Amino acid sequence: MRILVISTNREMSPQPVAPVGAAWIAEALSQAGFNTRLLDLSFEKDPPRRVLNELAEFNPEGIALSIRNADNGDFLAPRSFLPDVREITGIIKEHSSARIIIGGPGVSIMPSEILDYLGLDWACMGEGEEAVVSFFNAGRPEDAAGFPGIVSRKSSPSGAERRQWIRPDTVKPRLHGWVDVKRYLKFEPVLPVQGKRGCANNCLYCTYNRIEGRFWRPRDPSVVAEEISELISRTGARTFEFVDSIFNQPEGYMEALLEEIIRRDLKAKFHVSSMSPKGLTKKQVSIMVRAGITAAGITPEAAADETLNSLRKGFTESEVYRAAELLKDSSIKMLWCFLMGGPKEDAVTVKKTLGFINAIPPKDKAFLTTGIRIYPHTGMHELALREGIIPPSETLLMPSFYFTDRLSPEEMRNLIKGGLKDSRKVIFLSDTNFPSLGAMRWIGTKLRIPSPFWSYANYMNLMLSGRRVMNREWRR
Ligand code: B12
Ligand code: SF4
Repeated sequence: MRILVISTNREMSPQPVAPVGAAWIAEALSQAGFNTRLLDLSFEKDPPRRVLNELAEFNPEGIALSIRNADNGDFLAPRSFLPDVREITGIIKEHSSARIIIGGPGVSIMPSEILDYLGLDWACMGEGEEAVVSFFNAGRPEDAAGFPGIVSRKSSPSGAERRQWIRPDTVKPRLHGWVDVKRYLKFEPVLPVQGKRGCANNCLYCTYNRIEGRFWRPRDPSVVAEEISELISRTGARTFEFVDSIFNQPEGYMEALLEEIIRRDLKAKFHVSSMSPKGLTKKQVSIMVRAGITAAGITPEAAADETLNSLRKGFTESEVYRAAELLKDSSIKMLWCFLMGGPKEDAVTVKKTLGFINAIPPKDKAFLTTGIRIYPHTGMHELALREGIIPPSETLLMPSFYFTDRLSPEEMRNLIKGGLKDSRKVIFLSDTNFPSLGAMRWIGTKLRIPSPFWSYANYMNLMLSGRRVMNREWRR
């Protein structure tokens, strides 16, 4: 059976990201004996035409659409990606009779809503390696309906909540086998690697439990190290980013993985998408440095107890400061990420967080998101309903945001603008949308400027100066 996997993501902000999830699906299908192709629409100039050509040439009997992002989650400049996906699915429905399933992070968050919007029947919630194989192996799609993770438009997605999460080591993604990684490497020479799946925390606004499950499921460190080693020899990449939900939890796994990397002497550098201040130790920081971690995102989201509590972060302001103390003299460049405008955020809590940002060392930067995307099935959704911010009929398919009722967005902007001692070290989510940043990334890579590129935010901010979101009015 011929299966076409299509990665629909074309977002370039803050950077293009190689579709490792779609590659994982393609590899699983191929290993199960399907004749599989992966079409990555990321850099395509005319995606509808490319899809039409692929349908004519390959004539797939099955199509697996990977939808990474439903929208950009940006309160100040919201954009949904779903209309573009609908254009693609419209073409497929018109020109092909292939059996279709959709999956990916965006779909896992709201499968039924996206199926409705696209007018399709089958989706996968969560990881798809086994689900997708069962779906295409089934005599009729209906026969796969009871399989863990499979959601049909007609049935309630709660059935899929019963899914058993798989061992994430059953298939290796082999990104280089499916994706033209060189194109991504031109924008920043870093490739994604996933060490584990899941998160056992329960933050108010978070969707990760729904995408990856509610408990930690580490991959075998030697399998991950093997994957990195293969990527080095096949692609020449020398820097890898761990895209785990929280890299330094659960205690012990990060250490085991990094020990394995050190033991193999992989001669690579590493970045981390996200780590937590919670439970961070001196020993952990030391092993991170020894293993070659040069940059990491850290996601306290606030440096004020009232906000941390209302976001259910599970750690305190003093733990945020303690982590900062441990990291300040290390060689790791940190990107401190904050979500401003959550429940109970007011002028006092904003000032506390700004006080923290003002004290970060010059090697570090801060990333500010203002307004929090309300996702279905989260604590934030329940709160927004209780507070009457959204009506019960709101599907949340299109971007919808929580913003504290204790401040207006414009008051928030004035507090931030007036409270930052040096705004050049701060990246605002909306400022990552400037198209010229892509060209800068490309030039930076050509000149072999060491990544991560966010560490040059001060130059970017100088260049953008008056055009920065901080210098424009913020409206609800
Ligand atoms: C790491 C990460 C980043 C890093 C990426 C670094 C890198 N080098 O790749 C950074 C910080 C750059 C980033 C940026 C953004 N991100 Co991000 N990111 C993530 C994160 C934590 C992990 C993604 C990942 O790589 N997972 C590992 C891969 C292997 O898993 P996967 O893609 O989910 O694939 C599995 C399943 O989904 C499934 N599957 C996938 N496709 C298919 C297809 C079929 C048919 C089937 C059956 C199954 C299936 O099987 C796969 C294997 O198990 C997720 C949250 C999460 N836990 O998923 C958010 C997430 C994907 N990001 C999100 C968003 C919004 C963004 C941004 C748009 C934010 C912004 N405005 O800047 C940008 C977009 C960047 C881009 N160009 O697309 C949202 C998407 C939801 C939404 N709102 O639509 C998420 C879910 C976070 C959230 N807010 O909930 N991100
Ligand atoms: S720690 Fe991070 S990934 Fe885990 S629930 Fe909280 S926000 Fe989500």
